[in-house]
Amino acid sequence: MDKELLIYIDGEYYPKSQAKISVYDHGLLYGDGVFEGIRAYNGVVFKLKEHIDRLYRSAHAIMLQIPVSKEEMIKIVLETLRKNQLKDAYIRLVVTRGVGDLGLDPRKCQKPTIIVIADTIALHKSEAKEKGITAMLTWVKRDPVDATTHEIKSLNYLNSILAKIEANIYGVDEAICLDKNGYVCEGAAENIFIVKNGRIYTPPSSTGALPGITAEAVKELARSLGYEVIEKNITPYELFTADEVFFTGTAAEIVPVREINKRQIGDGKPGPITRRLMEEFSKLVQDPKHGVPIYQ
Ligand code: PXG
Repeated sequence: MDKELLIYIDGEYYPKSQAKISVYDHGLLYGDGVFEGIRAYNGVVFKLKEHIDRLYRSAHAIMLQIPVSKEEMIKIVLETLRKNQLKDAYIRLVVTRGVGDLGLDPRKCQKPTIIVIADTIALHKSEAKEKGITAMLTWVKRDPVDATTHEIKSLNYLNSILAKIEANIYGVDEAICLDKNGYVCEGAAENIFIVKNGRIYTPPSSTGALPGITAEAVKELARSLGYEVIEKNITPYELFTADEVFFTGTAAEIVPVREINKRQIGDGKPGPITRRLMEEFSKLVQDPKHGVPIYQ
């Protein structure tokens, strides 16, 4: 049998089969916590500082005081990767409210639980990137900004899971959520972009979408290549009639969308701007200046 992965929990490393937390942890009982999904490429953790910043912003928004500094958290992530001798990895960083009682009052939780899982990455089928994927607008509205907004990357992912279930039921690859005003928000776990007449558009954070780190990198990249990137509300009509549509996310990277609710997007193939961005993005993630090295 392969050597088991080592998982970090609150200062200790446990083999995967023994990495367990209390059933009284409010992360489990109430989804009370925050998390990050991070990727390492060829020995460099892509945008690690940006992910750590977002984790602490999410924690701040839910009044969860993470008991270690950002610098220590970066060291913990890097050490977990080294312990597992990983160079290319998918990292899941989770901070829960910690162990409390059966009531939901967070004041009962004495100390947050910190978990770092560094695993190998299960890559999407390359077919998705070559041909594009199918998607659908779902009845599941994105949690609004005046509720459990996805601007906070919290452990409450039922909203995304319900959307994903709809996509599964209807046999499409991904779900797209609208916000409560009917504007396009994001995929279940990806940000969304459209291309129209050579310009790139993406929904604003007022839709309740997560401020994606891949999305930010793609916006920067697109602008550096001379494309205009505009944040604006996007209607379902604008989505259906876009020249190109693509998703961005840590696991997904950039994925073209070829069909939405059975409407073909553009000519049904990944468009030229999407392809250009995919090509440039695959170079960017390898560039050490966009991340933190694991081994020095
Ligand atoms: N929107 C939501 C709601 C997300 O959860 C993104 C956008 C993309 O953000 P980043 O920062 O990754 O570019 C996410 C990403 C996965 C996975 O395995 C991704 C996320 C959550 C759970 C799993 O792709 N979040």
